[in-house]
Amino acid sequence: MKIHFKEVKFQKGAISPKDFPVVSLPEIAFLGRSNVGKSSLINSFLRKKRVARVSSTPGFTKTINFFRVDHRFFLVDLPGYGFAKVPPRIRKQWKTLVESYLASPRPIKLLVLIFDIRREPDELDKALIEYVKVLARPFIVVLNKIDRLKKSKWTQAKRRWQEGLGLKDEEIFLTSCKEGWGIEEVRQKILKALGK
Ligand SMILES: Nc1nc2c(ncn2[C@@H]2O[C@H](COP(=O)(O)OP(=O)(O)OP(=O)(O)O)[C@@H](O)[C@H]2O)c(=O)[nH]1
Ligand SMILES: [Mg+2]
Repeated sequence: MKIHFKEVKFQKGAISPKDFPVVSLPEIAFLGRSNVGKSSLINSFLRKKRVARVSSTPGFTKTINFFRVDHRFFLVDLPGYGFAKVPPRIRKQWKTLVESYLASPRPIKLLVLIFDIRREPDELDKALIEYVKVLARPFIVVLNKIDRLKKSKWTQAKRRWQEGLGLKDEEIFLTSCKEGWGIEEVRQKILKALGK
């Protein structure tokens, strides 16, 4: 389906649940470690370069950022978790904030969990998947930065994540925000979740 977004408005940068905008539209949330490309994927989805701020400094997005797309839905850019250089107090703050969003009764139609394909899945990643499953939120896993890996390694890397996290084949997408690879599949999945 071809779809064109007219207006994308930065609605709110929330530092606590009281800042969350009033529930009015369905939401798609992007979650993952610092620097995996959450903000980049939002821009790729929108086909706009500078909606969500992208930075090479991990831990850049510190608030839950709500972007309203026309009067149709919100894209929600969550702060990266598990970034070691952030002081423990701040890390805990982010965790509490992200969990209060995920566990809230908001209409999250799809949770997009993003990982850097070059990494190995670890305990924190597994715990995240378990948590999302317990919440019974619909989700997909996006393995980003595939341009940083030789094409001959993609299948093997995908299998590693699939087995490591106990996922079904159709739950995993491979992307490069840099090259635009795999973005269309993710876009279609998101639009479908929104009922478009
Ligand atoms: N090579 C490559 N670089 C990417 C890709 N996606 C994002 N990046 C780069 O990775 C860095 C982090 O991207 P962001 O989109 O800011 O990541 P984020 O997950 O929002 O990071 P935080 O807000 O810090 O949690 C930037 O330098 C991006 O240009 C990709 O697919 N390939
Ligand atoms: Mg970001």
